[in-house]
Amino acid sequence: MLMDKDEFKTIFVNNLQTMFGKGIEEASINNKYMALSRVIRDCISKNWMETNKQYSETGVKQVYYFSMEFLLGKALDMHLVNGGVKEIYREALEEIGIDLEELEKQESDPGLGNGGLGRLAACFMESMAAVGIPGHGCGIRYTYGLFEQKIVDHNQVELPDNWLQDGYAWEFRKADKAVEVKFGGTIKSNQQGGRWVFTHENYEAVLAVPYDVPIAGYHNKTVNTLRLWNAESLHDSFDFASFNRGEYLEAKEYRSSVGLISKILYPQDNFYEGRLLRLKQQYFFVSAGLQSIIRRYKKKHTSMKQLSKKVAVHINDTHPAIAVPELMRLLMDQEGLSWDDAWKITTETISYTNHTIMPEALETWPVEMFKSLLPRMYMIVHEINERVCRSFWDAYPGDWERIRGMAVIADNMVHMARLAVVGSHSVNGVAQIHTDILKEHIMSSFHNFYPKKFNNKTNGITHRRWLLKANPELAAIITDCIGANWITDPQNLDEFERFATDKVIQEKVQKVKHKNKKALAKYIKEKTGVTVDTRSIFDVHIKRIHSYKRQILNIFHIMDLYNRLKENPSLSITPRTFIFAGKAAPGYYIAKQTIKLISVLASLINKDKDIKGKLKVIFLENYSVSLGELLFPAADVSEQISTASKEASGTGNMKFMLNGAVTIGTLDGANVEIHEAVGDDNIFIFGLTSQQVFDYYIHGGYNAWQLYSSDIRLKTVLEQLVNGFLPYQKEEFRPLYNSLLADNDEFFVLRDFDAYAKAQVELDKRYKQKNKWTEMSIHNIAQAGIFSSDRTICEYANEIWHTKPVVITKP
Ligand code: NBG
Repeated sequence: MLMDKDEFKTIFVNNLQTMFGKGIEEASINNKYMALSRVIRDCISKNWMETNKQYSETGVKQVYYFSMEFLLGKALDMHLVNGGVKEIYREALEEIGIDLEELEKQESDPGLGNGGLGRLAACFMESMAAVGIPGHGCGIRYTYGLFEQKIVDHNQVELPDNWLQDGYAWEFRKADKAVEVKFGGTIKSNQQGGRWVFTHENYEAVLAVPYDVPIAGYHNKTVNTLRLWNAESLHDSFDFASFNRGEYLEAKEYRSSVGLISKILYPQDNFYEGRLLRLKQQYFFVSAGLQSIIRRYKKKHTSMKQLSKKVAVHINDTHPAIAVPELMRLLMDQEGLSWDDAWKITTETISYTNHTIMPEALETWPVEMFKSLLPRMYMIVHEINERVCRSFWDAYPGDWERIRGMAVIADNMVHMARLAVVGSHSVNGVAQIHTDILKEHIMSSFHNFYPKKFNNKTNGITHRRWLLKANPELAAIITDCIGANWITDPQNLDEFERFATDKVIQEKVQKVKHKNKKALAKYIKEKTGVTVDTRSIFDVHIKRIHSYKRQILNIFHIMDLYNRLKENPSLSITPRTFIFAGKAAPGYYIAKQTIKLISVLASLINKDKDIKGKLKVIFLENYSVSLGELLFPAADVSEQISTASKEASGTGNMKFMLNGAVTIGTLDGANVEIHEAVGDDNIFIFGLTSQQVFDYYIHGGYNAWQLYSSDIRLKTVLEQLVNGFLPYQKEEFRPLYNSLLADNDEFFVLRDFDAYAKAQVELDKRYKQKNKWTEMSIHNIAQAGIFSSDRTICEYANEIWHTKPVVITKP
């Protein structure tokens, strides 16, 4: 990075001239943003080329992280922080009358992901570069990221996220690295010289063009690559000809259907959408990614046999599981390997992470659809299935039921999770409890058959984005206390533990929290018009809206609190601001109703003078990485209240703790490990355990009506959904009401209500003891080091990918 202020200024001004033909006075803010990005881009480019050169020369094993989603967040500020130039550039810009923060606002927030899964991929990219792991991402360059959410008349409205509108400063189009991906058609097989040769005919070809995004490390020279594929027409040059032949319309149709592949991100989180276009997207980026990996590998190697020594392909959930047959195809049909050799290499190269046990998220494709879109893939999957079923049969002779539950093709469906398990050498869950559930329940037959494949890798988050960048003043306090080592070695954060009872430090931590709360309060005021009390508890529930995440439980607690305050206006509670944010999938009715309920409730409570501002409810629209960076640092309380066993890990929980919020949560996902790390005294745990949840599923006996009739609070709140109490159409929330009563409350909201309310009372009491609370807060910060994605990524590198960090030396 350029460290000299004057040199920086010269180059910046020069960029304005060469890029836009303008001087500082005439340049727009966006021009200035682009010129600044260019300064950084040019510095990074040098290291990027050097990184690639050194990876190639040393022949180090490289990791490719295949993911349908990368929820990146803004890049400019992260580059400034990681490059250690933020202060220098801020000052330099100030000297020429430019406000860095204004420029930062120009950047769009690439929302190429839905939630935790996509954000995890982005954290992993950052950590790999910081730690020096030769690791790259492979995904899709969606023209439209996750929709922009607006709340209109209490309803979520979805608007297109046209993030590329003004260009994206951080991508490099590599037209010369484009590859062809083939769909449909037929496969002809014939024997040539004693071996089978497969030819693909009448296919539809699509051009996959890579756009590379540099991922730079922290204070090092590593720059890895996130390669996002764009779908384009192969035959643009033929348009004229087809026009002359009178086939113009057809050609145009073809082009638009091709462009569709990388047009939109499917907006479901933890939900399977079985559309043809989705399968097309999956094969599109997987085939393109694998082809480019093999092309690069072949530049240095003549035999494919070493592939798994030089390349690791990781598949983020089952979305890229088609990598298994595609790698088989490339190795056999293109490289001429035998089935056995190809299978050995494929399984040794590929590893797989499972991210959910929710049955509605499991991907299965109808055989007919799969076969007609991907005929060669189907042939290979069919053969894989025959072979693995034979080995299952040898292990479990006669156990048809079990084998049916393991077969890759069963009941006329292709089961992608099973394909991923049989076709990889490692299967991991994302928190200890989640991995245990996979082994003991969801994938117990596979675990029995391949016990060594299964392992746990508890998720992590990059503490550089989520603390150093998002909460610089807290980061500065920590650095003052323990030095700056924690930035590269996050486990060192535990040295901050010593300051938990230090009154001076407590006060500093309180001040920063209050400042962050003020910044959030200002934003809330701007966006919603509601004034919130920054001395109140900021109780924050931000994540996708999903029944299993139980925003409803939080809402019920708020309604009950409100009822009690109405009954008894002198009831003593610590004033609270309940803050929600999160998107609902456009077709997810109950989730959208949940947002509506929060919004309606907010309008009722925020206006009510009787409760004297003791309670406020806020729904912030359009939750995104950028909004998260404002919310986590300002939170006092972190709501992590999913039904035990349902949240595979969670990563928001980690971002909160790192910023000193205290968790109220169930023993689910990584909450279990957070609880172990901070101890009983620094977290509020409540509710059913996952074992109790499974017991209900297995033995039955859950009775929502009984809970409703035996708890007056629940009864009141539930009736208030449908009796006209809410300032909205009376029948609006009937479906929600029915889901909890008539449908017997699938996620045990009623069962956990009492325990949750009690935990909230305890929390309220504890918040009143200001220093005690701050002590808890500091314990949380100090124990957050193990939840850094640096730790996670090193575990993946050591135990799954078998690759080592590389130090990139000076260009
Ligand atoms: C999500 C889980 C989260 C987990 C993230 C990242 C899917 C399919 N799963 O609990 O719900 O933290 O993955 O692992 O999006």
